[in-house]
Amino acid sequence: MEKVVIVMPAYNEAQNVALMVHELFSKEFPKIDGVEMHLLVVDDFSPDGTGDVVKNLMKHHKNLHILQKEKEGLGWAYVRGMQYAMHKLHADAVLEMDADFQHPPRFVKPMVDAYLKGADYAIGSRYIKGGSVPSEWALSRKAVSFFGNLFIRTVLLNFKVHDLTTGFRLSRVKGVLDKIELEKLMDLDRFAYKVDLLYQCLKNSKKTVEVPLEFAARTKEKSKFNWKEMVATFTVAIILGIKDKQRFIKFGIVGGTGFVVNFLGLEILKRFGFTTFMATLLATEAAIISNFIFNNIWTFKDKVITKVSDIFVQFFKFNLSSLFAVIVQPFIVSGAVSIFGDTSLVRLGALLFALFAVVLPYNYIVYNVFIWRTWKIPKFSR
Ligand SMILES: Nc1nc2c(ncn2[C@@H]2O[C@H](COP(=O)(O)OP(=O)(O)O)[C@@H](O)[C@H]2O)c(=O)[nH]1
Ligand SMILES: [Mg+2]
Repeated sequence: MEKVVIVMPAYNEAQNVALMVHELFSKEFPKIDGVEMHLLVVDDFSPDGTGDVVKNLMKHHKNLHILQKEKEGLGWAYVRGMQYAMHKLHADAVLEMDADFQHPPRFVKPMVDAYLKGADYAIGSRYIKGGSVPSEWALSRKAVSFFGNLFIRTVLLNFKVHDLTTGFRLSRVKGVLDKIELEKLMDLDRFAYKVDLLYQCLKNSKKTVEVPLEFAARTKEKSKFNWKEMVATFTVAIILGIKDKQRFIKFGIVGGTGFVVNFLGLEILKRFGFTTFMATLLATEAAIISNFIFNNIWTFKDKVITKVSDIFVQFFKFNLSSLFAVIVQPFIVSGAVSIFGDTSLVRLGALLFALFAVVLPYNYIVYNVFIWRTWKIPKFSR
């Protein structure tokens, strides 16, 4: 049977934890069929005796576990708990949940249901239909939460997920959590690590779903979230956003240098007496070669191809995908020259026109329709 482990950090939550164990084991877990539910409490030797409370309850619940360690901050509590759940308890999925009832226990079942229906990553979301933030929250608190989320969504260019800072999330171990170097997440001593963890999980997950969460107000004293935490969280989001776009930015720069090679090559070959058609053809190929080299050693340096036979195969494929440019550019440039005259300016204009009006739109359509299939061609039925 599948095993789902709830990882629940608790610091000075003796009362809450006792209630939580009761609610989960007597009310919520029995409602969930087809999975073995476990609860792992991560306690940093809380002075209020949270650990002892859990240890006592463990006598009655064989699926209740405790991990005790020194205090290092919220992120580390989750990371150590997740590692324990994966390696010691052999979890198939891990659910992150707080002990203070801000994640009401009744939302555990819908999260597990989403997983049973095939989700790799289920996100308890406050900003979708059916989800909410506490009505007790002051307007300013609501605004900070809402706009903070919007800011992070914008920076990460992720508008599919509506709640990027929620702490209630279920992730499949195989292929999602076990692919992440948890100890290297940013800002593990504070709240901000949550954004990095979410970002990594989203990357690994093939099927992500949002499940409505009615986020509750904290029962006891005030939350530890403050301006410092918020700035740290935004910083993590910005770093991730830039990293994410790095490859795209590099790809653009390489494309620019390719154009320079293309134009200079054309001009040099012309001066050696080549026809405009031949000069454009050879210069285009030179640009393709330089683009291939720079993309290989810079844009995709994490995947750099070094094996000679692989280089040939990939170079051939790269040429094939640029074949259209190789064919079309010489025609456009030599055509323009015969109409407007054989000057450098005409050749530059023709090359720019070929690139921006023909080659790039063509590549864009081909990539979207045929290679990555983001556009669906409508089928007409009779
Ligand atoms: N083990 C452990 N648990 C912690 C630590 N900090 C917070 N927690 C627990 O993590 C959960 C979330 O903490 P909370 O202060 O409510 O954070 P907030 O809801 O994001 O403001 C609660 O169950 C806390 O008891 C920590 O340093 N160690
Ligand atoms: Mg809380």
